[in-house]
Amino acid sequence: MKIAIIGAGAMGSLFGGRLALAGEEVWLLDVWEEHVRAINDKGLAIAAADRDIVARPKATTRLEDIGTAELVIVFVKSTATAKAAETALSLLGPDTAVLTLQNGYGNAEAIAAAVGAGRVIAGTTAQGATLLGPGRIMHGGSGETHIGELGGGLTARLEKIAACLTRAGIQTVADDNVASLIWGKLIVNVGINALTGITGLKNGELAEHDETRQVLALAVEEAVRVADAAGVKLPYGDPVEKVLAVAVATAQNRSSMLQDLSGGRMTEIEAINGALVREGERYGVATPVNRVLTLLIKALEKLPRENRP
Ligand code: KPL
Repeated sequence: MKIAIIGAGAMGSLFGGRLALAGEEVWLLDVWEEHVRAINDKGLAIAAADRDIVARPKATTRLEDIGTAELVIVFVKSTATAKAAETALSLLGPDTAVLTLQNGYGNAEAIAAAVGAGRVIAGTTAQGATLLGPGRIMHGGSGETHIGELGGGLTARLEKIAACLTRAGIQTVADDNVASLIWGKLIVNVGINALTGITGLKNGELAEHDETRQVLALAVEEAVRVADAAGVKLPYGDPVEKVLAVAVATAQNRSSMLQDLSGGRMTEIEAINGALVREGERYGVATPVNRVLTLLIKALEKLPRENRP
């Protein structure tokens, strides 16, 4: 399958590398010239717990190098989704599907607004990856990936993409309730990301302190009330226990929001706690804790890098 990946950060590179190793024709598209050059010159080095491997996806900064693809995967930060969706337009053939596995709420809808809802597949991934430098990533952990049609139902193309990812070592399940998947992951990020960004704690440390456990629980409980009001059935039983379990399972991680803050970048707060606040307003559900978390992260984004957590 010819696959174009928009955004060759840690996750985009991981997916691109694994798919290329499985024999797929993969193009990585990114603005970071050094990373693109390193991949084309020396291959993409993937460091994993058991062994290090080198994959050879093609990489480019120039959209026109790629042509049309059978599958486009969007892996940019949610702050850049609208631009990536415009980019995806140039990669579309008659049957191209566009898959988003990004963090946050509203990415699938933003992509659908550009390419049409019928092309969009959305999902979540529990793969872990860290960018080590140009052409080098670390594969941290291999949790499951779930994908579903934006319009619902189990289709042949969904099964085909799930099988393709699974063959590449990215265990993927085709699911028929994409809203449940996205809200399930959103609530995990609502509970962990802003709180780690504000405190500077690693994910696992949130579960170790009574105070952070309490704030996490309050933020998650608000999110569950919004999900209920939106008619979404979550993919797990006790949401607070689930979020704490993810924090413990990823104990050594600095969350993506903490990494963005300490790296001097903008965060995905607007697509996580900020989106939850907006959805709460839509359904008339109060979300004061998530509002405060959003405001605090936005305040931290304004600080110079050296004064951030
Ligand atoms: O998705 C994550 C993130 O950091 O964005 C979690 C699950 C919290 C893992 O760090």
